[in-house]
Order: sequence, then C-alpha cells, then structure tokens
Amino acid sequence: MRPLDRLDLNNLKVELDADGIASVMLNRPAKRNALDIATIEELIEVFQALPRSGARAAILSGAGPHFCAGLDLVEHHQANRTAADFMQVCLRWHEAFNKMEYGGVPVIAVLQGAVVGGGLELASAAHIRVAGPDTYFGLPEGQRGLFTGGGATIRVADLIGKARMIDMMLTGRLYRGDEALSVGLCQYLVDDPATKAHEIALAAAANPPLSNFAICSAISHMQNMSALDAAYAEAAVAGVVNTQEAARDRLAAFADGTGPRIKPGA
Ligand code: 1HE
Repeated sequence: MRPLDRLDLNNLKVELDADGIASVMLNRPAKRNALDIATIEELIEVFQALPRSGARAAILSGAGPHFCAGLDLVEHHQANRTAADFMQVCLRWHEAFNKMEYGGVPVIAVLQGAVVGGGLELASAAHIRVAGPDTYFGLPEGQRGLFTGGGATIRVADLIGKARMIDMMLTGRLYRGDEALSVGLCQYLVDDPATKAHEIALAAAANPPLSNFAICSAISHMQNMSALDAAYAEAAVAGVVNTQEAARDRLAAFADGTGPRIKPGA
C-alpha cells in the first residue's frame, strides 16, 4: 500500500498540513466532480492510506461551484455496462465509502452547490457535513431512470429517514437551507463552510486519535449489530479507549480541578 504523499492522483488533490489536517478535494470541476470509475479508485487509495498517514482529521471538498454531480452519467452511458458490470462498479463505490466511514479518521465534508445522487452518497459517508447558503441536496435517480448504488439506501435513509428519501427519489424534491439542516442532511449551515469545516477539523484533531478512531468507526459498526451485540462491543471498545494512556493527563486535570468543565459558552 502506497503512503498518502506517494499516490498518483489525477482527479483528487490531497494535502496534509502541519496540524495533521488532510485536505481531500474532488478536482474535476469542469465535469462538476462527477464520479467516474477512476475517481472512485482514487478515493479508495486515499481513504485506505489516510489512517496510516498521521492525519488527525480530513476535510473532503469539491473544486468549483458544485460539490459533486454524482455518478458520471456520460461514462455510464458510453460504457454500455451490463448488470454484472455495474454491480462491480457499485462494489467499488462501497469500498471507497466504507473506507471513509469506517477508517477511524474524522472526515468533514464541505458542501457547496449540487450534492446530488452519488454526490449525496459520498457526502453521507463523511462524519460531519457542513453546508452553505447555495448548497442543495437531491436524489435525481428516479428522474434519470436509475437507482442509488453507492449506499444511499443505508446512509441517506439513516440521516433523514426512509419516507423522506423515498419522496426525494420519487419526486426529485431538493432540500436546501434550514430545511436541509432540520431534516439532517447537514449538521451545520453557515455562510463560509470551508472555514467552519477547518474549525471543526481542528477541534476533532485535538482529541486523542484512539478516541476518534472509536467515534469514527465503532459507532458505524455498532449500528450494524443487534442491540445486545452492540452493547457488548461498546463495552469492549470502551475498555480499550477509556483506559488509554493519552487520557491520563486529561482525567488527572479534571480530578485536580484544572481540567475544563463542560458548559455552554457565553
Ligand atoms: C457531468 C455530470 C454527471 C455534469 N456526469 N458529466 N447526477 C445528476 O443527475 C446530476 C447531473 N448534473 C447536473 O444536473 C448539472 O450538471 C449540475 C446541476 C450538477 C451543474 O449544472 P451546470 O449548469 O453548472 O453544469 P453543466 O453545464 O450541466 O455541466 C458541466 C459539464 O459537466 C458538462 O460537460 P461538458 O463536457 O458538456 O462541458 C456536463 O456533461 C458535465 N457533468 N454532471 C457526467 N453527473 C452509484 S449510482 C449513483 C446514481 C447517481 O448519481 S444519479 C445522479 C446523477
């Protein structure tokens, strides 16, 4: 496996800064960052390398006016795929998005313009979504004669519920602004999503990496389990995380009264 700084990337731009914040940018703005198979393969490589890169958090963004226009419809049209071919394509999408969601490094998505179809599937694999005034969310699969194939039936349904997802797919309904925030498509709605995402990434990066690893992989895994198994797995993860060396100073500071108290700011 090649390290993050040695990957040969054409459709993504990746940088790791001195604070340990990785920036992963979809970089096909002329095609509205549509996800062709080459981009999906690059996402797999990047999110495979990320947990071993020293990155403490990552910011996922898209170059240009739109975050991501979803499946590359032109490639899909021209490739004339069989059902078996497209199933394999979808499995590569799952590989990429699972590496993101389960990798243990917090991924914060900065969303502008269109976050549609596969673009919403990609955004929903991030751990935190930050939208701006021009961001809109849609699942236009129904109108295109398609169906979701990148995990929306799991992740988008999880964010907004089955009924809203079905409505979006049947009618082409778009969500934006306060409505998008209130249904759970994004957790932050701000004028400057890039700056906010950076702030969030720095805050997350200040946590011990093992805590973040648990937050950004164990919760997702536990959702796939029965409640009984999830409770057992939670106890096992807490056994490891809550006794980590990196927590010692923080606990000591609380015990001697110098550690922060958890209260809302002024
Ligand atoms: C594309 C794509 C694409 C743009 N595949 N090439 N997704 C959709 O149904 C959304 C399709 N895209 C759009 O509705 C619009 O492009 C946008 C609203 C996102 C942006 O509009 P606009 O006016 O800024 O750009 P444009 O003129 O439409 O597109 C600019 C170029 O990007 C143009 O290429 P050009 O070579 O003619 O300049 C477009 O063809 C290209 N482009 N979007 C390929 N999606 C695993 S299953 C997932 C199923 C889905 O994702 S379904 C949802 C698909």
